[in-house]
Amino acid sequence: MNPADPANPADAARPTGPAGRGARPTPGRRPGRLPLLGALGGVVAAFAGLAAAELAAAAVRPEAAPVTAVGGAVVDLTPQAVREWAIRLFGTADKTVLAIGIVLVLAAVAAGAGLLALRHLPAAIAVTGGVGLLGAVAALSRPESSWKDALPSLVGALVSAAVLYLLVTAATRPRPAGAPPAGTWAMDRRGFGRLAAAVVALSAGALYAGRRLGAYGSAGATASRADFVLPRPSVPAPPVPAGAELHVPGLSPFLTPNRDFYRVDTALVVPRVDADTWRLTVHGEGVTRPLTLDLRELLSRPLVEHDITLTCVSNEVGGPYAGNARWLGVRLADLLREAGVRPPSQGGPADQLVARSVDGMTIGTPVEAVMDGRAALLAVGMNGEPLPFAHGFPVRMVVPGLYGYVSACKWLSELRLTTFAAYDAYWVRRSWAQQAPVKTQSRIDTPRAGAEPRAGRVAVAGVAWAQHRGIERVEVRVDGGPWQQARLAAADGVDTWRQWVWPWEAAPGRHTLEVRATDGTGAVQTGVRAGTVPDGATGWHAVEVSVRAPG
Ligand SMILES: Nc1nc2c(c(=O)[nH]1)N[C@H]1C(S)=C(S)[C@@H](COP(=O)(O)O)O[C@H]1N2
Ligand SMILES: [Mo]
Repeated sequence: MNPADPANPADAARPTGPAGRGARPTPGRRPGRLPLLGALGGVVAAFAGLAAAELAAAAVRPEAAPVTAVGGAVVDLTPQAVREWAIRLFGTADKTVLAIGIVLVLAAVAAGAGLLALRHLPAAIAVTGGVGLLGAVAALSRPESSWKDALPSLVGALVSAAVLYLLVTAATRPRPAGAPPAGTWAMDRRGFGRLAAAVVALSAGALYAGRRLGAYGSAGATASRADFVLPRPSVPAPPVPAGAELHVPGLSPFLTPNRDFYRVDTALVVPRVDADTWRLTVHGEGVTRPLTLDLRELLSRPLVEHDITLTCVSNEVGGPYAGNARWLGVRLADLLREAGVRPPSQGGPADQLVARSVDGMTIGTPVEAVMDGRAALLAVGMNGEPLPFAHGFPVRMVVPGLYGYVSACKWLSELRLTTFAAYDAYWVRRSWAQQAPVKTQSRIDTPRAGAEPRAGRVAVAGVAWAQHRGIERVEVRVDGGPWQQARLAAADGVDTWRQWVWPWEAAPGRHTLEVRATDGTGAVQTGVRAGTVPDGATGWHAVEVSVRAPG
């Protein structure tokens, strides 16, 4: 698509006939700088519109800002293949890349509209209105939206159209009478420049104010997190066994610090939920006592602490989307029982628990898994701290043994009991499996791919996970040779990963290291390579290194 083409004023500006001295200038008929000013005017107008929209969104809600709303819609509509590609290419920066992409497309359209405006201002204003409408529709399509969400985009379009009108008028205005005759006529470039500069300055101010006000809008949430004192667990987790941490340089720490914990979600702005107004509802099939709880009520129940490794189904073999934390929360099974829920094995009608977040994410978990005795939690604490906003404050789900997209709903707001036959959650509608237990995986953390260790003893080390089954053995091999048993760190339980280390007598040259794990049931990790879709990657992690000759 090239919105500039149909009415490219560069073509229009080509002299098509005599424009004799003293002829009245027709806007857009003058060759030279005018198209550039038109495009510039369009971009400046769009910037003003975006800034105004951002300011308006601060008053409505951050999700209603046009770039965020369009970005959210793009994320939801993106075909699986493209999404995979984007995640592979950009990793967790994918959201920033998306926002930049949207802004660039908008700038291109705006430049086109500016060019169009020189020939036909009403058409350009119509384009601006159309873009605004698109933003409004995107905002209205977002989860939990209200009619107000359309306002930022509409305000933005209005401001943008007004600025475009003013700039184009300035750019195409003939020099005032009495001005020195520079050619036959000239646009009032200085007037345009001054106006454009003023608009840019004002818009930058509005953008800044919008961001500040947006932050102010979530001040309640920030304060509620700061004031939130983690309750003491009635069942504390035993201390992590000393031997669980091998202290090998380059090896992932046993507990992942919150700031290093991977983040995977569809939220373009992290929801900042105010703990004081947060509510959780529990309802649906087989619920005989529907519940609505605020945070205080939820936490009046006994709390347990449990170490659980969380992994993402989008993690490639050897990838970074795995983290281990000490979670504090209420046992989900107890809460469900309180609501009258029975698992399918005890005759309950619902086999799927659908968790919904404040940002409209839906995550479906087997009721049976949640109620089979494992530490499925409604977590409020992560490594001794209230959940960080990015990890689901105030309450999220964590279920050992299931990938995050089928178990770990952040910013939880609702639990609904239904069946897998009746309902597909968000990712299931996007070609991922309904059910997805974690597959046994192992990763070499050190040496890294491409490392150049010196010949001699090299510590090969990493982590292996098979949540809720545990890790029984890890083996390493060099250049496809025999598998050699690695030394396992002490187990903290079956729900966490386990560090391992293998002392390698490395000879100079290029070598390939591979790792595989055996889970607590005795099943060996498969070497068959499979991609992440639909239910998690398989294969052995391989790392190539070049061993240098001894010192
Ligand atoms: N509300 C919400 N919860 C969510 C997601 C999401 O996009 N939105 N992503 C899920 C996925 S795919 C994973 S792997 C985990 C990641 O949790 P983390 O970001 O705390 O590591 O959150 C899960 N919970
Ligand atoms: Mo995930």
